[in-house]
Amino acid sequence: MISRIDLRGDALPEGPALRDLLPRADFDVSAALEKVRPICEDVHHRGDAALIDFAERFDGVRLDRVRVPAAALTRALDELDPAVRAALEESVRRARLVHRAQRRETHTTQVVPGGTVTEKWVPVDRVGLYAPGGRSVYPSSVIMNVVPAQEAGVESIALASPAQAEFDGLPHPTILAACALLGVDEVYAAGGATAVAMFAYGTESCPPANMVTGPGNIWVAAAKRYFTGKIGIDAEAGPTEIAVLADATADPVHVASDLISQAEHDPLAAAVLVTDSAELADAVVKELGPQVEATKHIDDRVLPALGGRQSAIVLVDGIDEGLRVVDAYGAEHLEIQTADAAAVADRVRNAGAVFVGPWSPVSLGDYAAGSNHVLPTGGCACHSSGLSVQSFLRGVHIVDYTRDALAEVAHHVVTLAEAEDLPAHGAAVKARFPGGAPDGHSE
Ligand code: HSO
Ligand code: ZN
Repeated sequence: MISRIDLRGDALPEGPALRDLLPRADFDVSAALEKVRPICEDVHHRGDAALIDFAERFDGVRLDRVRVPAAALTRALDELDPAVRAALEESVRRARLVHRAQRRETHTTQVVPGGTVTEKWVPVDRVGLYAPGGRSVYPSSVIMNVVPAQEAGVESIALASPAQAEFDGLPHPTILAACALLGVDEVYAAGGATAVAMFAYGTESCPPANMVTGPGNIWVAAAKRYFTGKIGIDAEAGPTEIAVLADATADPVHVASDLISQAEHDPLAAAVLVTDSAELADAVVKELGPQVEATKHIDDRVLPALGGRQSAIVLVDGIDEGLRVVDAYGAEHLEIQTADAAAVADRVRNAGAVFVGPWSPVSLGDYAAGSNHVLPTGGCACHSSGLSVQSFLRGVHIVDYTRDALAEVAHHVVTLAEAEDLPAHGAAVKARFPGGAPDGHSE
């Protein structure tokens, strides 16, 4: 059901060579890019009419408008199961605690007397958030997008999610309820690449946004790539990944259930166990049998995900080697199920989020730890972070020098400008001191 990669014995290769030995899903965004281009351009030229035609083609429902009426949002919240509402509220409360602590202060550095650089953090004016609606209808992802944007101070927040034929062309009611709960009242029934194009170009009913964030399928990732440079994006999200670094002390029942928990997202989801214990590996395989058998999404997602080339059990000689493997892999989610898990977790460098010890499963983070679940996939954890308040902020440097402070450094500016063959740069400073700078350096 899940393959094994045995890296015991020989020394592990370095860097990319080690990464090449590890499993990963094929997620060819460039190929999808060619397909989304005409879709995005049609939205550009025909606006709402194109969105309505695409909803009919892809979602099987003819809309009279793309903007969700306010009454539909209120109704969705009123009709939400009270237990789901209570769980969403608790999830929001915890996420707010964590994301509020991410806010940034304006900071002024006095570089020299009379010369300061202030870094001011300015929220993006308008963001478009995407919540998928096909196989995955996740109100939790609405929370994970909206809370950091709100805590960053973004004034204009809009959300798009695909039209659902069974709900009269509205997005799924739990998505609408989550929006209402969070006070997001600008919601559109638009899916995949068309939603990204709607936010990037704007249409008659949706003003353009400066940034689009949120998870999605390959078409959403391709559309984000198409608009890179025109609008801001978060990561191009790929299929979900869980890696578990475990030793002989780990409980195979927990490890197996955590691997299955993320495998149930997608047939391309990745579940990777890295362990120095062959006994644990055998016990996990044994556990997977009945647990997989009993799981709901067995045939369409869990079995193809665990059996796919993206999933494996990787055997290593020790936890030090295991750490090298998980760092080379750079998982979206990494669980540490070893003795002294906190100390091991502390040594991890590359992971979207790290879950420490037996009581911090990834599903806790998916819903209610307070952490964000929109995280870098496909090894992007080596260079990128998950969604946070920072994702929606821009740091603007404000440079404020007095005459004396400029005079003091003028000769260095002139020297560097000449070294770069940009004499006009130097001249812009010299023009301010016709008689030469007071310290005598600029002629
Ligand atoms: N594990 C997914 C997020 C999610 N799980 C939403 C449940 N609902 C990617 O981080
Ligand atoms: Zn999940």
